[in-house]
This record gives sequence, C-alpha cells and structure tokens, in this order.
Amino acid sequence: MTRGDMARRALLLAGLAMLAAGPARAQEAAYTLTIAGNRFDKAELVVPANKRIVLVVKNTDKTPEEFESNDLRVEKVIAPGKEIRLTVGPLEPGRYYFFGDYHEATANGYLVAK
Ligand SMILES: [Cu+2]
Repeated sequence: MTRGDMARRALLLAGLAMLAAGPARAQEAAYTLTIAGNRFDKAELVVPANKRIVLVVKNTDKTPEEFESNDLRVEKVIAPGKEIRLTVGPLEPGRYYFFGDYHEATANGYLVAK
C-alpha cells in the first residue's frame, strides 16, 4: 500500500464512521403551552422559523383536551394532568392557528414562526 493508498483508505474509513453515526442530531429547543381553565396560557407562542422544535402541550385541567391544528396537521388528545411532546417544523415564517377541539371557543391561539 502506498502512502496515497493509505491516505485514501483513512478518508474512506472516516467517511464510513460518519455515515454510521448518522446525521448530526441537533437538540431541538422545546416550547411549552399550558392548558388551564380550558384556555392556553399564551394567545401567541413565538418560535424560530426554519428549525425543528419540540412543542410541549400540558393539560392541567381535570378534563381531557384535544390539541388540534389544521395548519400544523396535528390532532392529539391530552388526558387530564398529562402532556404531549410534538416535533414541529421546520416552519416557514407565518402564523399557525391551533385550538383545543373540546373547548375551541376559549382554547385557541397561534404559533408564530419568525
Ligand atoms: Cu379534533
């Protein structure tokens, strides 16, 4: 094996090691919405655009709620006292309406991607 061969081989092995490790997993920042009294604690939640985030939705009520958003294509029941974690995005800049399907009159808001 020549020096050139060895260098090429080292590069190949390094490349394979990177493939095995998979794409770098950025730690997604978490943003939280809390439901209390059939309302969300925020009318608007600002999140970064063009990035995947984790959205945590906590239901502190004694009744179930369904977190729903046609804009975000999510529909998920949250049992009383429980929380859900959703991976969201990357989102284009904009306003994304969400609501609690069991109490939409009071439970609603926007995720605002900036
Ligand atoms: Cu629904």
